[in-house]
Amino acid sequence: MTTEPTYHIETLAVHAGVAPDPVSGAVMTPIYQTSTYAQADVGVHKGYEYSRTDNPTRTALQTALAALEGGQHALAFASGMATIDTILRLVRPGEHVLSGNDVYGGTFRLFDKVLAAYGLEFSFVDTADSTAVQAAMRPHTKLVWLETPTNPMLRLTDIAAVAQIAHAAGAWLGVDNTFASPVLQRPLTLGADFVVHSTTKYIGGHSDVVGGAVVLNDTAVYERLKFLQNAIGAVPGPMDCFLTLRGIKTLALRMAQHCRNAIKVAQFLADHPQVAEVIYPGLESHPQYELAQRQMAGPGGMISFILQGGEAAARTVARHTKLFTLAESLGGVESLIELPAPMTHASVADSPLAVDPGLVRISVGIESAADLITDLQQALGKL
Ligand code: P1T
Repeated sequence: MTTEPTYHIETLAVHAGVAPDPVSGAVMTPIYQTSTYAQADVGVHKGYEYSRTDNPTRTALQTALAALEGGQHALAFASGMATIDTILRLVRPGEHVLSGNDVYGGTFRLFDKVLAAYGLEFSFVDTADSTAVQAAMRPHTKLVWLETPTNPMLRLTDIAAVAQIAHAAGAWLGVDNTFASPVLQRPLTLGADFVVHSTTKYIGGHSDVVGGAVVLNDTAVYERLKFLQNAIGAVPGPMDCFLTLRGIKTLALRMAQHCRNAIKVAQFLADHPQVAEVIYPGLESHPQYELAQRQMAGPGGMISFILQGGEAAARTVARHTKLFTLAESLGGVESLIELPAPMTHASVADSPLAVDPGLVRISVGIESAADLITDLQQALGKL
């Protein structure tokens, strides 16, 4: 089946990029576990020369990802960070990147501790505030970079509004869509130039593979990124591409269940006397509840909260959950709990992006919501 833009996302998740193998009729994309390809004569081949440059399993994954995000082109990488790093090679020394001030700790680390040393200029702003974004643009701003919802504060940005600001200044807008997934939000349709995923998370969905991807429409920029993908070489292996492709098939189903469960868990937490604050875009108490309703097809599976007892209480709860595993990462079928300040966001400590040490972040999985709530209840009971 070819990819038709008219298909709904549930259908694209199952079919996009995948066609029966012409050799055997295999319904599932084969794992082309090969580094190289026989040539009939010098330079005469079937489109594949070397697996850093192209691999059929990766091609299928890239086609699927482009279809899911409603974009023309996609490129897959060995990790989310490798994806972001490769995109940042489009920015030249002396140019400015305006980044959201709440991003994954590793993204901040790449910007501040790696790329700044190569002459790229970074500044950070709350992209939820379009006026602040406008004021923070500089004459040499090349790229505006944001997450929505953000990791870990779950703040939202009006993508269409910020795309307008970026474009008026001649800059690109890159949106890290990892927390939403294309099932809940498609930033290219709102004006973003790059959509990025840590496919390690919802897209892979089973916590068994690390990967990343970018989806975009501009063919000239895609050609440059494809050149960089090959030149730098941070590519995923065929097995990783296969696992990610398999995860994609259930993406729509999983996202629906993540949302259903997270809404119930967030409501439980909001009603609990030991909980001081719950941050979840699906609660009316979220400052951008209306934007979530307008921009997203569902509020997602990520919840952050602060306990009355602060950091000590946060550590106690994280230590005592049984179904929620204490671990970094998110977006898998299983529920996870973590403290961003000492774990995923340790790299932003002592920076203006530092996270409240008492913040707890949970990735609500697809288990029974009742069981998840019982688990949190018993862990909160230890306080
Ligand atoms: O881990 P990797 O596949 O390299 O992706 C990095 C990354 C990029 N963008 C966002 C929004 C992310 O959340 C991540 C990775 N985040 C975690 C590992 C975490 O637990 O938050």
